[in-house]
Amino acid sequence: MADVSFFENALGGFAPAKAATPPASAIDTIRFSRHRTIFISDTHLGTRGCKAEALADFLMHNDCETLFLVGDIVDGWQLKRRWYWTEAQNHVVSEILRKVDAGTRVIFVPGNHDEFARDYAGRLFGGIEVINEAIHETADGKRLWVLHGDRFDGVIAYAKWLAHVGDWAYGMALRLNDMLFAARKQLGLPYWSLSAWLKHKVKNAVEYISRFEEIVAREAESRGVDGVVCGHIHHAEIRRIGGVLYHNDGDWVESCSALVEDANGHMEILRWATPPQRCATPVSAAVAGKSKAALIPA
Ligand SMILES: [Mn+2]
Repeated sequence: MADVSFFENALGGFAPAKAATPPASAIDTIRFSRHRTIFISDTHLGTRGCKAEALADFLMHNDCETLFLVGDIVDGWQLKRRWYWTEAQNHVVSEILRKVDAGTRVIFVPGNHDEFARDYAGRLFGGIEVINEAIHETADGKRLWVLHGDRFDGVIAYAKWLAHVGDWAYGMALRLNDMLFAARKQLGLPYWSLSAWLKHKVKNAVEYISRFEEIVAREAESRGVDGVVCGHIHHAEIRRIGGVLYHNDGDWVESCSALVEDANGHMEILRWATPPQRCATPVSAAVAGKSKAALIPA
């Protein structure tokens, strides 16, 4: 669906900082890493749920030759309803553009929340390549199919309004979660994720995730690729399913996770925790990593 009005608003609302490069003192060299490729998705810029401080911090401390933005980067659904844009979200955009300037190849594979960008496939925006799906070849020669993944989501394909209701409910849960986090911090209590707990309770979400993973993997196998990289379900994962490697790079509204490839083609999930917006405590990260409990399709 082509709707560029909010995108134009976004460009109007976006005021990049003059100095795109942060002061060197802001970078902690111990936490700095270089990767061959970074995959991130489901950052949902334009929403309150977006962990923009953590994401900007991650981008500052992780460099790569190629950065894949695997969809739901800007939340058009949310921005159409209410404009929400912060300094931290500006910082995220600046960090991405700084990578473009530094020679990183940045490829944007749109998702369902930023589907407006699908009409611009094949174009360049600020040096960012827009493409609906891509094949990424790893350092060890594996061919990975890169796509957001919403096309496998029956709910989205057949009843869009239902997906929007789910989206609203999930947004509410995340906001409650943030309020609870603030209250617990005041009381000196450790972080506890309401939304993670809710998802844990929803058995359907578990089934949904497994089904999604299997369908995506099956389609990848039929295309003759060695693996697939997607996002969409906000559940980071690397596992072999049948004849292919399934990778999901997670999200930045809750788990603050990214998928990275090293110089040898080895793939790994990073979970990024920062002091200002702590979103992946050892406990919640362990829960998210070990169990199949995650999302309502988002
Ligand atoms: Mn999505």
